[in-house]
Amino acid sequence: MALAEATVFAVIWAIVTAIAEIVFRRIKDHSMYYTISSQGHIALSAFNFLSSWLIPIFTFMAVMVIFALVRFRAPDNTPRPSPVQTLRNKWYILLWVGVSFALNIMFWLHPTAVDLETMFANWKQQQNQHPLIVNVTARQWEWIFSYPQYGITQAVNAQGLDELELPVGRPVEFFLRSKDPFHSYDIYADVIHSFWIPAFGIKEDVIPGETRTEFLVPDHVANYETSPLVRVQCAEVCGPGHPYMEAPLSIVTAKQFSQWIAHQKSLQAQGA
Ligand SMILES: [Cu+2]
Repeated sequence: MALAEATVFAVIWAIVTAIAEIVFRRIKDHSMYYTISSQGHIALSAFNFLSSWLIPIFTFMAVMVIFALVRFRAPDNTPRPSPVQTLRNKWYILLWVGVSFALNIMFWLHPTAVDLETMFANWKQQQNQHPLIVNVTARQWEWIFSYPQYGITQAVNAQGLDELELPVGRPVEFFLRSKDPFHSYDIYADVIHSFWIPAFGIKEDVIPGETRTEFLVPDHVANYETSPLVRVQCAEVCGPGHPYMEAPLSIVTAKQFSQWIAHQKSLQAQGA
C-alpha cells in the first residue's frame, strides 16, 4: 500500500473510531448499566476500560476489510494482478505481534489482576466489620433467603413469595448452596443454578454439594420498582421453571431493615 493509501486508511480509521467511542460513551450512561454495589463498580470500570481499548482494535479490522473491498475491487470482473507481490513484511509482522503482546500483558495486569486484588482486599478488610450473613438456597425453581444472625429461616413478602432485603452500606456475605429442602427423599437432588444480581454486577454458579460465597457492599437504596435489574435471577438453565426463577431485591436504610427483620420474626412466629 502506498503512503497516500495508508494515510487515507488511517484517517478513515480515526474518524470511525472517534464516532464509535462517542456512541459507546452514550450507551454507557444508559439505565442498562445500573450498578449499586462495591464489587459492581470495580467490574463496570474494568468493562469500560476494556471496551474503550477494544473499540479502536475492532474498527481497525472492520475498516481494513471494507477498505480492501473498495480499493482492490475489479468492477469489470477481470482480475488484475498487482504490480508488486509481497510475500511477507518483517516490520509489519513485528509490529502486529509486538502490539498484540503488549496489549495482552496490559489487560492481564490492568484491569484483571489489579481489580481482582482490590476485590479480595475489600473482602478481607470488611469481613471484620460485622458483615450481614445471608444463606441463599437455590432449588428447582425458587430462591430461599435465610438470615442466621436473626434466626430467620425463610424471608417472604406479604404475598408469601421469597424476597431478599439488605441494608444499604453494610457488607453482605452470601453463602450459596444448591439443594432442595422440600425434596422428599434427597435434599441434595438438585441441579446447578447461578446466583445473578444484575444491579450488583455479580454472578456465581451454585453447585450441588458445594458452598460458595459472594461478598459485596450495596451502596444505594433501591428496589425492583426502581429498576428491574434490582432482582435475583437464575442465570444457568435449570429446567422449565428457569426463566421464572427470580426474586425481588430491596436495599433499604438500616432503620427500615430492623423493622423488616422484626416483621419477618413475627411472620415466622405466626407460621410456627
Ligand atoms: Cu435456572
